[in-house]
Amino acid sequence: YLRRSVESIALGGSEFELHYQPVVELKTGRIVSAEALLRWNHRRLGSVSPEKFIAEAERNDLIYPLGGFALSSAVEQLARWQRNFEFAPGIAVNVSVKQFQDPAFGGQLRALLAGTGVSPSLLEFEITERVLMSDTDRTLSVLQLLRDMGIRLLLDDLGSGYSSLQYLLKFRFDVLKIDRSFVSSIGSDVGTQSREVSRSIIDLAHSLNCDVIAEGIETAEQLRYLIDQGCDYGQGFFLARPLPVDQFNKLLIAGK
Ligand code: G
Ligand code: G
Ligand code: MN
Ligand code: NA
Repeated sequence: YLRRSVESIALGGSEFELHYQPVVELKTGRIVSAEALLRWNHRRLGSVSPEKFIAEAERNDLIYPLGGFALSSAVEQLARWQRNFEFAPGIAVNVSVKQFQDPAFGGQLRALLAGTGVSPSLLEFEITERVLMSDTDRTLSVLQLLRDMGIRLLLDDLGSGYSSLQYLLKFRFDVLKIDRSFVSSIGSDVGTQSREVSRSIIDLAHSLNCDVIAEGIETAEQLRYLIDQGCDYGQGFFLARPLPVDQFNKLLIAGK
């Protein structure tokens, strides 16, 4: 199924689309950017979660066309926002390890930005620790190349696994994203400890000169706590779900 659907992207008939989840500046409540999240609307299977197909796409190399689709859709959306809004929000695209190692990646990206006239400063890449674990020297040079192009780099799912601290020191990210497992336990039985952990991550990020996004904010209590601890940005169902672009645009217009 997946292969046929991915191949149909090239033929123009895509069953994939991006949804956009607002990222909110916690001080002001304003939407500053969006995380682009792939959705697969399959004719018969219905709406399939990326959790079900990203791993498979990585295994059989469909991630190249699929990731390429996500990236070009996001950049084309940025071009529309840049034309239509005085303050265009940024877009954060999730990039998987294989895309990162693809020697064609940099060139495709450059062509895409040049072709659309999109400011690289509006584009962000979300990278997981797994990217940093593989072929470190090459990865660090790709990261530096992206940084030199003016793209913002976010470390995703921080604290979800592996030896985070080691990777944090290898490269300075613009933004660290606190994994939603910490945020979601604020207010539960293990809440006291995860509060401490979330606060420590916020302090650590700031001491490394990075901004912090807390993901997975689902309650007013979590939001309050994160604001009080000086967290810069937030994302989560309590603020807004991932939305089709027309609904995202409505929020954007209403927020001005
Ligand atoms: O939005 P949702 O919770 O369904 O996403 C599940 C997972 O799929 C998340 O880890 C997210 O990072 C990943 N994902 C969503 N869109 C993309 C994409 O375009 N590329 C890659 N590599 N991963 C994505
Ligand atoms: O791994 P990554 O951070 O890219 O995953 C993003 C995923 O998190 C998306 O699938 C999105 O739907 C999901 N997500 C976003 N906000 C929330 C939230 O408040 N609660 C939960 N459970 N999932 C969320
Ligand atoms: Mn992400
Ligand atoms: Na994440």
